Amino acid sequence: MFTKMNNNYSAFLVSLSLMLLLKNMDVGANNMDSGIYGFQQSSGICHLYNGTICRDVLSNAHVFVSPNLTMNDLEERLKAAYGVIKESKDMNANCRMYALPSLCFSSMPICRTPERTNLLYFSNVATNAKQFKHSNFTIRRKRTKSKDIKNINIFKKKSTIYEDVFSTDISSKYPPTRESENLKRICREECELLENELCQKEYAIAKRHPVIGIVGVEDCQKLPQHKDCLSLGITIEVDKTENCYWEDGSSYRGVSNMSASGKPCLRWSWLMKEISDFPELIGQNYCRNPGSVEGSPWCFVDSSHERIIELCDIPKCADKIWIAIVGTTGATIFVFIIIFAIILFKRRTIMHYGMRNIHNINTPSADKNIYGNSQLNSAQDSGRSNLGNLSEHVALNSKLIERNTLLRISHFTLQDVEFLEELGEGAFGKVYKGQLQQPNKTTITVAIKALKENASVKTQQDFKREIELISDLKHQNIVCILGVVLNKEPYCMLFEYMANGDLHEFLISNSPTEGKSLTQLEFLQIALQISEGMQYLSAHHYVHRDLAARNCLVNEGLIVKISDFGLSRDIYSSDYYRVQSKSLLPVRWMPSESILYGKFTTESDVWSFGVVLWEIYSYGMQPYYGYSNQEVINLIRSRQLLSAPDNCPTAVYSLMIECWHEQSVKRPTFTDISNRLKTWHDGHFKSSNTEM
Ligand code: 4EK
Repeated sequence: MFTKMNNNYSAFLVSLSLMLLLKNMDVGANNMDSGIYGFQQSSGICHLYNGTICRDVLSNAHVFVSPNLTMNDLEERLKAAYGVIKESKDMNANCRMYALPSLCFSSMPICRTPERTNLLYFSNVATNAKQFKHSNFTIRRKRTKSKDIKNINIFKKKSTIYEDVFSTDISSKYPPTRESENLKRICREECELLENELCQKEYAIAKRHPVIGIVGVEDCQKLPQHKDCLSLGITIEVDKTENCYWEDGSSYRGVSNMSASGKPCLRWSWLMKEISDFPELIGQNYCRNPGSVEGSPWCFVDSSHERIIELCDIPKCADKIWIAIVGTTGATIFVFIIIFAIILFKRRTIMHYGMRNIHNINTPSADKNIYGNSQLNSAQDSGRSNLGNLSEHVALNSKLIERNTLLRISHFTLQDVEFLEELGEGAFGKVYKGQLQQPNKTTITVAIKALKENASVKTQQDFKREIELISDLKHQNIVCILGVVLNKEPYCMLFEYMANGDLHEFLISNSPTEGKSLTQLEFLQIALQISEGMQYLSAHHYVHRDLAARNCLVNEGLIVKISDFGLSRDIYSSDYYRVQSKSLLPVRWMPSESILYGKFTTESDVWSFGVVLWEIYSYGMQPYYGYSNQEVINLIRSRQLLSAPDNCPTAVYSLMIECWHEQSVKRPTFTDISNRLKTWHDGHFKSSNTEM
């Protein structure tokens, strides 16, 4: 009884001094963490969870919070992250159910002995501050600290658990850090099941997502293998007593894990793509028949040099067969009649609509991305496929791409191309200026985008997909692809050469700082051409996703065309926000819905166009210059828009503001924008001609 009261008392005092400390340390928390006091990076304290978002899994628990954060901060971040997850269409239902508990446990692990952690935390504050006092350094911002330290000293005397807590053994085992054994974290096995099997794609997206990433997705491999851990309730559905299978075995949950030839079954997740669609395969290697792709349970096995599918030797549950025979005979006749009717109907339809179907193959589907190499797309755009036809589907798809591309585009060999100077370098390879000898023996200057040699199969496929997409586009304001070299590496795309380089460089080299300037007519000319290019793209259901001055090219006669370099040119690396080390986001050009929900549409391209207008009238300044990418995300989310560039006409700035409408549907269309720019352009053109 006495100890309990004392503990409560300590908890009360801890909370009190905690409040004082938090208040006083707020600004300097990061400094403290990074070591003036010699603190460990992730040192922190335990709070009673009193939020709402994680109520179901954390109510009445003490959770660990780093001192540079408050519970409110964490709660806000979690709300934002959960908002993203709820909205996401990319999330598999089998993964979705674990998303919130996993976010809650990752961002707020549970403290096993909160008082102890807090005492240790404050003892560290006291000891380190004392050591510091004795050293020769002067302490800034520490006035209030001595008061807190006094509090802790008094408290130390009163506490009976003090000696226990501060004994070297325990304090080294239970330091007040995130890595301490004192914290209950997600069970490592379940974390790995989520990351590698149930939520493979979703984890990849989450780690890179600017909102979810910031909450902190658990790194499963760093989790301790502790028995007393936080379970997400992922269960592996197995019935040890099930020793035969019914029907085609798709409901078999027994534990047979050998193929008929006696080979051990391999773990499903090693070989099955989109395993999250089949929760019965998660975390195991038992014979199964997912999606009824075979007639009985089977599994993947190793066979000399490859992995193959083999049926398992499990007996069929006999009695069911009799019922099935009687039942299915009738049903089969019925099904045959239906199939016959469908075939008849389909044949008629094909005869009627055959032309439309052929046309459909070449019609771009909605929301295509102009570039195929986006790191932003990779995780999100993967389609779902059934196991049985997966490899055929991929092969068929790439064959279709190649065949279509072959038909549409001119093919050259490396002998037809002469490489001149390098124009730029990206992750895919390099861009060169070059000479192309055409079939009529005349030569023209071209820009050559060369894929680096020995690129992975995926990169090569992306490269070909990009060719497929670009070769669809024919407009005077879209950079035109003239041909390809695909017979031998380095694979190349050959583009019309744009002599004045990218628009961003062009704006800077024509800016007042270079002793030059552009006229209002020239500004409008540039803007109008980009808008007309975008009007064409949006009419063909292409979404650019990275519209920016750096991705437009300028030719002689102030001809401007839209293109795309890809995401990783060194000179523009600061324009992209690297989220959890993988994906790159041009956040300064993105509206909230793209930042928060990864939603890229023609309307988000309109937002980016507004930013390009701002770049044009600012002579190539970086939008939100002086702010970090994380700060920019906060600015955009709180609708703090870019201010008008110097000398920018009010009408043009109003157009920018319209492009940045919070509700995407209320933004103008590219047709509206082109019409308006054209009117202003023609007005200027007339007046400048009459002046002359
Ligand atoms: C960008 C930005 C196509 C081309 C062309 C034609 C196509 C001149 C240049 C060029 C490139 C770099 C520096 C100076 F939107 C930069 C690079 C490109 C597109 C590349 C990749 C795809 N492309 N560049 N380019 N004419 N000039």
